Amino acid sequence: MFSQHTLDLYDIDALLTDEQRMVRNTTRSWVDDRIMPFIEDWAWNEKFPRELINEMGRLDLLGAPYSEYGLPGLDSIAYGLINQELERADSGLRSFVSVQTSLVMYPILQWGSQEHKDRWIPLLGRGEAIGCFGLTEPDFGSNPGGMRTRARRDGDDWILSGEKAWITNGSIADVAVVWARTDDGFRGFLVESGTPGFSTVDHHGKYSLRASVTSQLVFEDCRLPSTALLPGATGLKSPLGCLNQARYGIAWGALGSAMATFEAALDYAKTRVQFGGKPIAAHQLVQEKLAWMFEEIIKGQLLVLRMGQLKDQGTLRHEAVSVAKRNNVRVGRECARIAREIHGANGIVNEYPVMRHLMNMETVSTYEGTHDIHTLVMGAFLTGIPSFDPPD
Ligand code: TGC
Ligand code: FAD
Repeated sequence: MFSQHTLDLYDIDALLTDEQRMVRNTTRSWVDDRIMPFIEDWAWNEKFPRELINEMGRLDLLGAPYSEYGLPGLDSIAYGLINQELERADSGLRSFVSVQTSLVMYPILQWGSQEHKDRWIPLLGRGEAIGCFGLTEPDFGSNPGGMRTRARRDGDDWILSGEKAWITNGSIADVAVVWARTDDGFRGFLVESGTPGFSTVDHHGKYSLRASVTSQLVFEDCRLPSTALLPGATGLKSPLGCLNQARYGIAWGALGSAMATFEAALDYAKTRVQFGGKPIAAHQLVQEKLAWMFEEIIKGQLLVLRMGQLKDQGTLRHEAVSVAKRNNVRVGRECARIAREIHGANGIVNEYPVMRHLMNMETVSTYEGTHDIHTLVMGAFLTGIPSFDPPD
Protein backbone atom coordinates (compact mmCIF):
# COMPACT_ATOMS: atom_id res chain seq x y z
CA MET A 1 0.00 0.00 0.00
CA PHE A 2 3.04 2.28 -0.15
CA SER A 3 2.83 4.66 -3.08
CA GLN A 4 5.95 2.94 -4.44
CA HIS A 5 4.40 -0.44 -5.18
CA THR A 6 7.75 -2.27 -5.12
CA LEU A 7 7.97 -1.59 -1.38
CA ASP A 8 4.87 -3.69 -0.59
CA LEU A 9 7.00 -6.57 0.70
CA TYR A 10 4.06 -8.39 2.28
CA ASP A 11 1.79 -7.87 -0.74
CA ILE A 12 -0.72 -6.12 1.50
CA ASP A 13 -2.30 -4.76 -1.68
CA ALA A 14 -3.55 -8.29 -2.39
CA LEU A 15 -5.62 -8.14 0.82
CA LEU A 16 -7.68 -5.28 -0.62
CA THR A 17 -10.79 -5.70 -2.77
CA ASP A 18 -10.96 -4.16 -6.24
CA GLU A 19 -13.24 -1.46 -4.87
CA GLN A 20 -10.86 -0.63 -2.00
CA ARG A 21 -7.93 -0.39 -4.42
CA MET A 22 -9.97 1.79 -6.74
CA VAL A 23 -10.95 4.17 -3.88
CA ARG A 24 -7.32 4.31 -2.72
CA ASN A 25 -5.99 4.98 -6.22
CA THR A 26 -8.62 7.60 -7.07
CA THR A 27 -7.99 9.47 -3.82
CA ARG A 28 -4.24 9.19 -4.35
CA SER A 29 -4.40 10.66 -7.87
CA TRP A 30 -6.63 13.50 -6.72
CA VAL A 31 -4.31 14.26 -3.79
CA ASP A 32 -1.23 14.16 -6.05
CA ASP A 33 -2.89 16.50 -8.52
CA ARG A 34 -4.87 18.92 -6.36
CA ILE A 35 -3.06 19.00 -3.00
CA MET A 36 0.58 17.98 -3.22
CA PRO A 37 1.73 20.86 -5.46
CA PHE A 38 0.18 23.48 -3.16
CA ILE A 39 0.25 22.12 0.38
CA GLU A 40 3.53 23.67 1.50
CA ASP A 41 2.28 27.08 0.43
CA TRP A 42 -1.08 26.63 2.16
CA ALA A 43 0.54 25.45 5.39
CA TRP A 44 3.15 28.22 5.32
CA ASN A 45 0.44 30.87 4.80
CA GLU A 46 -2.08 29.32 7.22
CA LYS A 47 -4.56 28.78 4.41
CA PHE A 48 -7.27 26.14 4.43
CA PRO A 49 -8.19 25.31 0.78
CA ARG A 50 -11.90 25.89 1.14
CA GLU A 51 -12.32 25.93 -2.64
CA LEU A 52 -11.64 22.16 -2.73
CA ILE A 53 -14.54 21.13 -0.53
CA ASN A 54 -17.05 20.80 -3.36
CA GLU A 55 -14.56 18.65 -5.26
CA MET A 56 -14.18 16.46 -2.18
CA GLY A 57 -17.95 16.08 -2.15
CA ARG A 58 -18.06 15.18 -5.84
CA LEU A 59 -15.32 12.59 -5.27
CA ASP A 60 -17.36 11.00 -2.44
CA LEU A 61 -14.69 11.82 0.15
CA LEU A 62 -17.26 13.30 2.58
CA GLY A 63 -19.53 10.88 4.44
CA ALA A 64 -17.99 7.99 2.48
CA PRO A 65 -18.98 5.20 4.92
CA TYR A 66 -22.68 6.12 4.95
CA SER A 67 -25.26 5.00 2.42
CA GLU A 68 -28.18 7.30 3.24
CA TYR A 69 -29.11 10.17 0.88
CA GLY A 70 -27.14 8.67 -2.02
CA LEU A 71 -23.84 8.60 -0.11
CA PRO A 72 -21.43 5.90 -1.33
CA GLY A 73 -21.70 3.47 1.61
CA LEU A 74 -18.06 2.37 1.38
CA ASP A 75 -16.77 -0.33 3.68
CA SER A 76 -14.55 0.65 6.60
CA ILE A 77 -11.27 -0.30 4.93
CA ALA A 78 -12.05 1.85 1.88
CA TYR A 79 -12.90 4.72 4.24
CA GLY A 80 -9.62 4.13 6.08
CA LEU A 81 -7.70 4.26 2.80
CA ILE A 82 -9.24 7.68 2.04
CA ASN A 83 -7.88 8.91 5.37
CA GLN A 84 -4.48 7.38 4.63
CA GLU A 85 -4.20 9.07 1.25
CA LEU A 86 -5.33 12.48 2.52
CA GLU A 87 -2.88 12.44 5.41
CA ARG A 88 -0.08 11.38 3.08
CA ALA A 89 -0.47 15.00 1.97
CA ASP A 90 -1.35 16.73 5.23
CA SER A 91 -3.04 16.00 8.57
CA GLY A 92 -5.13 19.17 8.21
CA LEU A 93 -6.87 17.87 5.09
CA ARG A 94 -7.56 14.52 6.72
CA SER A 95 -8.83 16.35 9.80
CA PHE A 96 -11.34 18.26 7.70
CA VAL A 97 -12.75 15.01 6.32
CA SER A 98 -12.66 13.28 9.75
CA VAL A 99 -14.59 16.08 11.41
CA GLN A 100 -17.15 16.43 8.63
CA THR A 101 -17.71 12.67 8.34
CA SER A 102 -17.15 11.16 11.78
CA LEU A 103 -17.89 14.01 14.15
CA VAL A 104 -20.71 15.84 12.37
CA MET A 105 -22.50 13.56 9.86
CA TYR A 106 -22.19 10.55 12.18
CA PRO A 107 -24.01 12.07 15.20
CA ILE A 108 -26.67 13.61 12.94
CA LEU A 109 -27.32 10.24 11.29
CA GLN A 110 -27.11 8.37 14.56
CA TRP A 111 -29.08 10.64 16.90
CA GLY A 112 -30.59 13.48 14.83
CA SER A 113 -34.28 13.99 14.02
CA GLN A 114 -35.56 13.28 10.49
CA GLU A 115 -35.56 17.06 9.94
CA HIS A 116 -31.88 17.31 10.97
CA LYS A 117 -30.93 14.54 8.56
CA ASP A 118 -32.97 15.88 5.63
CA ARG A 119 -31.54 19.37 6.10
CA TRP A 120 -27.88 18.69 6.79
CA ILE A 121 -26.71 15.31 5.44
CA PRO A 122 -27.07 16.12 1.71
CA LEU A 123 -25.38 19.52 2.14
CA LEU A 124 -22.53 18.13 4.25
CA GLY A 125 -22.01 15.19 1.88
CA ARG A 126 -21.80 17.43 -1.18
CA GLY A 127 -19.45 19.84 0.58
CA GLU A 128 -22.03 22.62 0.34
CA ALA A 129 -22.02 23.00 4.12
CA ILE A 130 -19.24 22.60 6.69
CA GLY A 131 -19.61 21.19 10.18
CA CYS A 132 -17.60 21.32 13.40
CA PHE A 133 -17.68 19.38 16.67
CA GLY A 134 -17.41 21.20 20.00
CA LEU A 135 -16.47 19.02 22.94
CA THR A 136 -13.18 20.40 24.31
CA GLU A 137 -13.22 23.47 26.55
CA PRO A 138 -10.37 25.73 27.70
CA ASP A 139 -10.20 23.91 31.07
CA PHE A 140 -11.46 20.47 29.99
CA GLY A 141 -9.60 18.61 27.25
CA SER A 142 -8.74 15.06 28.28
CA ASN A 143 -11.60 15.17 30.75
CA PRO A 144 -14.65 16.31 28.76
CA GLY A 145 -16.88 15.01 31.58
CA GLY A 146 -15.92 18.14 33.56
CA MET A 147 -17.32 20.52 30.91
CA ARG A 148 -18.94 23.77 32.04
CA THR A 149 -20.95 24.57 28.91
CA ARG A 150 -24.55 24.41 29.98
CA ALA A 151 -27.93 24.34 28.26
CA ARG A 152 -31.03 25.18 30.29
CA ARG A 153 -34.68 25.08 29.32
CA ASP A 154 -36.58 28.35 28.83
CA GLY A 155 -40.11 27.44 27.82
CA ASP A 156 -39.71 25.35 24.67
CA ASP A 157 -36.31 26.89 23.91
CA TRP A 158 -32.84 26.14 25.21
CA ILE A 159 -30.35 28.77 26.43
CA LEU A 160 -26.76 27.71 25.75
CA SER A 161 -23.85 29.31 27.65
CA GLY A 162 -20.15 28.46 27.70
CA GLU A 163 -17.01 28.18 25.63
CA LYS A 164 -15.43 25.50 23.46
CA ALA A 165 -11.73 25.60 22.53
CA TRP A 166 -9.53 24.15 19.79
CA ILE A 167 -12.41 23.37 17.45
CA THR A 168 -11.45 22.27 13.92
CA ASN A 169 -13.44 24.16 11.23
CA GLY A 170 -15.00 26.32 13.99
CA SER A 171 -15.22 29.70 12.26
CA ILE A 172 -15.94 28.29 8.78
CA ALA A 173 -18.67 25.91 9.92
CA ASP A 174 -22.31 26.34 8.95
CA VAL A 175 -23.37 24.03 11.76
CA ALA A 176 -21.72 23.13 15.06
CA VAL A 177 -22.43 19.92 16.98
CA VAL A 178 -22.11 21.21 20.55
CA TRP A 179 -22.08 19.11 23.71
CA ALA A 180 -23.43 20.62 26.92
CA ARG A 181 -24.45 19.78 30.45
CA THR A 182 -28.23 19.88 31.10
CA ASP A 183 -30.50 18.95 33.99
CA ASP A 184 -30.88 15.59 32.19
CA GLY A 185 -27.13 14.93 31.80
CA PHE A 186 -24.97 15.57 28.75
CA ARG A 187 -26.84 16.38 25.52
CA GLY A 188 -25.86 17.37 21.99
CA PHE A 189 -27.18 20.39 20.04
CA LEU A 190 -26.95 21.61 16.45
CA VAL A 191 -26.08 25.31 16.49
CA GLU A 192 -26.18 27.14 13.18
CA SER A 193 -23.69 29.89 12.40
CA GLY A 194 -25.26 33.32 12.71
CA THR A 195 -27.40 32.31 15.71
CA PRO A 196 -27.48 35.38 18.02
CA GLY A 197 -25.17 34.85 21.02
CA PHE A 198 -22.87 32.45 19.10
CA SER A 199 -19.46 33.77 18.00
CA THR A 200 -16.06 32.32 17.08
CA VAL A 201 -12.43 33.40 17.47
CA ASP A 202 -9.65 31.63 15.58
CA HIS A 203 -6.52 30.24 17.26
CA HIS A 204 -3.55 31.79 15.45
CA GLY A 205 0.20 31.21 15.76
CA LYS A 206 -0.08 27.42 15.42
CA TYR A 207 3.10 25.65 14.34
CA SER A 208 0.97 22.58 13.65
CA LEU A 209 -2.05 21.90 11.42
CA ARG A 210 -1.49 25.24 9.74
CA ALA A 211 -3.60 24.31 6.71
CA SER A 212 -6.60 23.76 8.99
CA VAL A 213 -8.86 26.27 10.76
CA THR A 214 -9.01 25.90 14.56
CA SER A 215 -11.32 28.13 16.60
CA GLN A 216 -12.87 28.92 19.91
CA LEU A 217 -16.70 28.84 20.04
CA VAL A 218 -18.40 31.24 22.44
CA PHE A 219 -22.04 30.92 23.51
CA GLU A 220 -23.46 33.89 25.42
CA ASP A 221 -27.02 33.11 26.45
CA CYS A 222 -27.51 31.72 22.97
CA ARG A 223 -31.21 30.93 22.43
CA LEU A 224 -31.88 27.73 20.52
CA PRO A 225 -35.23 26.31 19.41
CA SER A 226 -36.30 22.98 20.92
CA THR A 227 -35.52 21.41 17.54
CA ALA A 228 -31.78 22.12 18.02
CA LEU A 229 -31.49 19.16 20.42
CA LEU A 230 -30.16 15.89 18.98
CA PRO A 231 -33.00 13.79 20.38
CA GLY A 232 -31.19 10.45 20.51
CA ALA A 233 -27.90 11.55 22.09
CA THR A 234 -27.79 11.08 25.86
CA GLY A 235 -24.81 10.95 28.18
CA LEU A 236 -21.08 11.24 27.63
CA LYS A 237 -21.05 7.97 25.73
CA SER A 238 -22.59 9.78 22.72
CA PRO A 239 -19.70 12.21 22.08
CA LEU A 240 -17.23 9.46 23.03
CA GLY A 241 -18.92 7.24 20.44
CA CYS A 242 -18.27 9.92 17.80
CA LEU A 243 -14.61 9.99 18.85
CA ASN A 244 -14.35 6.25 18.14
CA GLN A 245 -15.32 6.89 14.52
CA ALA A 246 -12.78 9.68 14.13
CA ARG A 247 -10.02 7.80 15.96
CA TYR A 248 -10.55 4.92 13.55
CA GLY A 249 -9.79 7.24 10.61
CA ILE A 250 -6.82 8.81 12.41
CA ALA A 251 -5.19 5.38 12.90
CA TRP A 252 -5.25 5.00 9.11
CA GLY A 253 -4.33 8.60 8.42
CA ALA A 254 -1.25 8.56 10.64
CA LEU A 255 0.12 5.76 8.46
CA GLY A 256 -0.32 7.97 5.41
CA SER A 257 1.86 10.57 7.10
CA ALA A 258 4.39 7.85 8.03
CA MET A 259 4.51 6.64 4.41
CA ALA A 260 5.12 10.17 3.18
CA THR A 261 8.00 10.83 5.56
CA PHE A 262 9.47 7.36 5.07
CA GLU A 263 9.44 7.71 1.27
CA ALA A 264 10.94 11.20 1.52
CA ALA A 265 13.71 9.88 3.80
CA LEU A 266 14.44 6.92 1.50
CA ASP A 267 14.69 9.14 -1.59
CA TYR A 268 16.86 11.64 0.22
CA ALA A 269 19.18 9.00 1.71
CA LYS A 270 19.76 7.46 -1.72
CA THR A 271 20.83 10.75 -3.27
CA ARG A 272 22.56 12.66 -0.45
CA VAL A 273 26.30 12.00 -0.54
CA GLN A 274 28.69 12.41 2.41
CA PHE A 275 32.13 10.88 3.10
CA GLY A 276 33.89 9.02 0.30
CA GLY A 277 31.34 9.61 -2.43
CA LYS A 278 28.70 7.15 -1.19
CA PRO A 279 25.10 8.11 -0.49
CA ILE A 280 24.17 8.27 3.20
CA ALA A 281 21.84 5.29 2.48
CA ALA A 282 25.00 3.16 2.32
CA HIS A 283 25.67 3.72 6.03
CA GLN A 284 24.36 1.13 8.44
CA LEU A 285 23.06 3.69 10.96
CA VAL A 286 20.88 5.23 8.25
CA GLN A 287 19.72 1.81 7.07
CA GLU A 288 18.70 0.93 10.63
CA LYS A 289 16.49 4.06 10.72
CA LEU A 290 14.88 3.18 7.38
CA ALA A 291 14.35 -0.43 8.46
CA TRP A 292 12.62 0.71 11.68
CA MET A 293 10.23 2.98 9.80
CA PHE A 294 9.45 0.35 7.17
CA GLU A 295 8.78 -2.37 9.73
CA GLU A 296 6.52 -0.18 11.88
CA ILE A 297 4.48 0.93 8.86
CA ILE A 298 3.91 -2.68 7.77
CA LYS A 299 2.79 -3.66 11.29
CA GLY A 300 0.52 -0.61 11.45
CA GLN A 301 -1.08 -1.51 8.12
CA LEU A 302 -1.91 -5.02 9.26
CA LEU A 303 -3.38 -3.59 12.46
CA VAL A 304 -5.74 -1.19 10.68
CA LEU A 305 -6.80 -3.79 8.13
CA ARG A 306 -7.91 -6.12 10.91
CA MET A 307 -9.52 -3.18 12.72
CA GLY A 308 -11.52 -2.42 9.55
CA GLN A 309 -12.75 -6.02 9.34
CA LEU A 310 -13.89 -5.93 12.98
CA LYS A 311 -15.64 -2.60 12.40
CA ASP A 312 -17.61 -3.99 9.48
CA GLN A 313 -18.50 -7.09 11.52
CA GLY A 314 -19.79 -4.78 14.27
CA THR A 315 -17.40 -6.29 16.84
CA LEU A 316 -14.83 -3.49 17.16
CA ARG A 317 -14.39 -2.44 20.81
CA HIS A 318 -13.47 1.14 21.57
CA GLU A 319 -10.37 -0.09 23.44
CA ALA A 320 -9.13 -1.67 20.19
CA VAL A 321 -9.55 1.70 18.46
CA SER A 322 -7.47 3.26 21.25
CA VAL A 323 -4.69 0.70 20.64
CA ALA A 324 -4.59 1.53 16.91
CA LYS A 325 -4.80 5.31 17.38
CA ARG A 326 -2.05 5.24 20.00
CA ASN A 327 0.25 2.90 18.06
CA ASN A 328 -0.10 4.35 14.58
CA VAL A 329 0.14 7.97 15.67
CA ARG A 330 3.30 7.11 17.61
CA VAL A 331 4.65 5.49 14.44
CA GLY A 332 3.71 8.53 12.34
CA ARG A 333 5.28 10.93 14.83
CA GLU A 334 8.48 8.89 15.14
CA CYS A 335 8.78 8.39 11.36
CA ALA A 336 8.51 12.16 10.85
CA ARG A 337 11.18 12.76 13.50
CA ILE A 338 13.58 10.20 11.98
CA ALA A 339 12.93 11.46 8.44
CA ARG A 340 13.70 14.99 9.59
CA GLU A 341 16.95 13.73 11.06
CA ILE A 342 17.92 11.92 7.84
CA HIS A 343 17.36 15.14 5.89
CA GLY A 344 19.91 16.98 8.06
CA ALA A 345 19.60 20.76 7.69
CA ASN A 346 17.36 20.31 4.67
CA GLY A 347 14.89 18.66 7.02
CA ILE A 348 13.89 21.99 8.54
CA VAL A 349 12.90 23.79 5.33
CA ASN A 350 9.62 23.61 3.45
CA GLU A 351 11.29 22.37 0.27
CA TYR A 352 10.79 18.95 1.88
CA PRO A 353 7.58 17.76 3.58
CA VAL A 354 9.10 16.26 6.71
CA MET A 355 9.07 19.19 9.16
CA ARG A 356 5.44 19.99 8.30
CA HIS A 357 4.46 16.36 8.97
CA LEU A 358 6.47 16.36 12.20
CA MET A 359 4.71 19.50 13.43
CA ASN A 360 1.32 18.10 12.38
CA MET A 361 1.90 14.84 14.20
CA GLU A 362 2.32 16.78 17.47
CA THR A 363 -1.34 17.74 17.19
CA VAL A 364 -2.46 14.32 15.99
CA SER A 365 -0.77 12.82 19.04
CA THR A 366 -2.72 15.24 21.28
CA TYR A 367 -6.20 15.42 19.80
CA GLU A 368 -8.82 12.69 19.88
CA GLY A 369 -7.30 11.48 23.16
CA THR A 370 -3.62 12.05 23.89
CA HIS A 371 -1.13 9.19 23.63
CA ASP A 372 -1.21 8.88 27.43
CA ILE A 373 -5.01 8.93 27.69
CA HIS A 374 -5.08 5.95 25.30
CA THR A 375 -2.44 4.28 27.48
CA LEU A 376 -4.85 4.67 30.40
CA VAL A 377 -7.75 3.30 28.32
CA MET A 378 -5.61 0.21 27.68
CA GLY A 379 -4.61 0.08 31.35
CA ALA A 380 -8.28 0.14 32.39
CA PHE A 381 -9.10 -2.60 29.87
CA LEU A 382 -6.24 -4.84 31.03
CA THR A 383 -6.58 -4.39 34.77
CA GLY A 384 -10.22 -3.42 35.22
CA ILE A 385 -8.93 -0.43 37.22
CA PRO A 386 -9.60 3.00 35.59
CA SER A 387 -6.85 5.40 36.64
CA PHE A 388 -7.93 8.58 34.82
CA ASP A 389 -8.78 10.28 38.09
CA PRO A 390 -6.61 8.65 40.78
CA PRO A 391 -7.60 8.96 44.45
CA ASP A 392 -5.83 11.64 46.56
P1 TGC B 1 -16.29 6.93 31.37
O1 TGC B 1 -16.98 6.90 32.69
O2 TGC B 1 -15.14 6.01 31.13
O3 TGC B 1 -17.35 6.70 30.20
C1 TGC B 1 -18.61 7.37 30.15
C2 TGC B 1 -19.51 6.49 29.29
O4 TGC B 1 -18.98 6.44 27.96
C3 TGC B 1 -18.60 5.09 27.61
N1 TGC B 1 -17.34 5.19 26.85
C4 TGC B 1 -17.33 5.12 25.54
N2 TGC B 1 -18.31 4.89 24.66
C5 TGC B 1 -17.98 4.88 23.36
N3 TGC B 1 -16.72 5.08 22.93
C6 TGC B 1 -15.71 5.33 23.77
N4 TGC B 1 -14.49 5.55 23.32
C7 TGC B 1 -16.00 5.35 25.16
N5 TGC B 1 -15.26 5.57 26.27
C8 TGC B 1 -16.10 5.47 27.32
C9 TGC B 1 -18.47 4.37 28.93
O5 TGC B 1 -18.69 2.99 28.79
C10 TGC B 1 -19.56 5.04 29.75
O6 TGC B 1 -20.81 4.53 29.31
P2 TGC B 1 -22.05 4.40 30.33
O7 TGC B 1 -23.09 3.67 29.55
O8 TGC B 1 -21.50 3.63 31.50
O9 TGC B 1 -22.42 5.79 30.69
O10 TGC B 1 -15.89 8.44 31.09
P3 TGC B 1 -14.72 9.29 31.67
O11 TGC B 1 -15.26 10.65 31.91
O12 TGC B 1 -14.03 8.57 32.82
O13 TGC B 1 -13.74 9.40 30.40
C11 TGC B 1 -12.89 8.45 29.97
C12 TGC B 1 -11.88 9.04 28.96
C13 TGC B 1 -10.77 9.80 29.67
C14 TGC B 1 -11.29 7.85 28.21
C15 TGC B 1 -12.61 10.00 27.98
O14 TGC B 1 -13.04 11.13 28.61
C16 TGC B 1 -11.74 10.40 26.81
O15 TGC B 1 -11.70 9.71 25.79
N6 TGC B 1 -11.01 11.57 26.89
C17 TGC B 1 -10.28 12.12 25.77
C18 TGC B 1 -11.05 13.28 25.19
C19 TGC B 1 -10.91 13.40 23.69
O16 TGC B 1 -10.47 12.49 23.01
N7 TGC B 1 -11.35 14.52 23.16
C20 TGC B 1 -11.35 14.70 21.74
C21 TGC B 1 -12.14 15.92 21.34
S1 TGC B 1 -12.59 15.98 19.62
C22 TGC B 1 -11.16 16.18 18.80
O17 TGC B 1 -10.09 16.19 19.33
C23 TGC B 1 -11.29 16.35 17.32
S2 TGC B 1 -9.78 16.58 16.55
C24 TGC B 1 -10.17 16.75 14.92
C25 TGC B 1 -9.97 15.49 14.13
O18 TGC B 1 -10.52 14.42 14.49
O19 TGC B 1 -9.26 15.50 13.13
P1 FAD C 1 -4.89 18.29 28.74
O1 FAD C 1 -6.08 17.43 28.93
O2 FAD C 1 -4.74 19.48 29.62
O3 FAD C 1 -3.58 17.39 28.88
C1 FAD C 1 -2.28 17.94 29.04
C2 FAD C 1 -1.31 16.79 29.30
O4 FAD C 1 -1.68 16.12 30.51
C3 FAD C 1 -1.32 15.74 28.19
O5 FAD C 1 -0.02 15.26 27.99
C4 FAD C 1 -2.18 14.62 28.77
O6 FAD C 1 -1.85 13.33 28.24
C5 FAD C 1 -1.84 14.73 30.25
N1 FAD C 1 -2.92 14.20 31.08
C6 FAD C 1 -4.18 14.68 31.22
N2 FAD C 1 -4.90 13.90 32.03
C7 FAD C 1 -4.07 12.90 32.41
C8 FAD C 1 -4.21 11.75 33.26
N3 FAD C 1 -5.37 11.46 33.86
N4 FAD C 1 -3.13 10.95 33.44
C9 FAD C 1 -1.96 11.19 32.80
N5 FAD C 1 -1.77 12.25 32.00
C10 FAD C 1 -2.80 13.09 31.82
N6 FAD C 1 -11.47 19.27 20.35
C11 FAD C 1 -12.77 19.22 19.94
O7 FAD C 1 -13.68 19.05 20.76
N7 FAD C 1 -13.09 19.38 18.62
C12 FAD C 1 -12.16 19.58 17.67
O8 FAD C 1 -12.49 19.71 16.47
C13 FAD C 1 -10.79 19.65 18.06
N8 FAD C 1 -9.82 19.94 17.13
C14 FAD C 1 -8.53 20.17 17.56
C15 FAD C 1 -7.59 20.66 16.64
C16 FAD C 1 -6.30 20.96 17.08
C17 FAD C 1 -5.32 21.55 16.13
C18 FAD C 1 -5.93 20.70 18.43
C19 FAD C 1 -4.52 20.97 18.91
C20 FAD C 1 -6.86 20.22 19.34
C21 FAD C 1 -8.17 19.97 18.92
N9 FAD C 1 -9.17 19.57 19.83
C22 FAD C 1 -10.49 19.48 19.44
C23 FAD C 1 -8.86 19.47 21.26
C24 FAD C 1 -8.18 18.16 21.66
O9 FAD C 1 -9.08 17.10 21.65
C25 FAD C 1 -7.56 18.35 23.06
O10 FAD C 1 -6.45 19.21 22.89
C26 FAD C 1 -7.14 17.04 23.68
O11 FAD C 1 -8.28 16.28 24.04
C27 FAD C 1 -6.24 17.24 24.92
O12 FAD C 1 -6.78 18.18 25.77
P2 FAD C 1 -5.88 19.42 26.33
O13 FAD C 1 -5.21 20.03 25.17
O14 FAD C 1 -6.76 20.25 27.18
O15 FAD C 1 -4.76 18.74 27.20
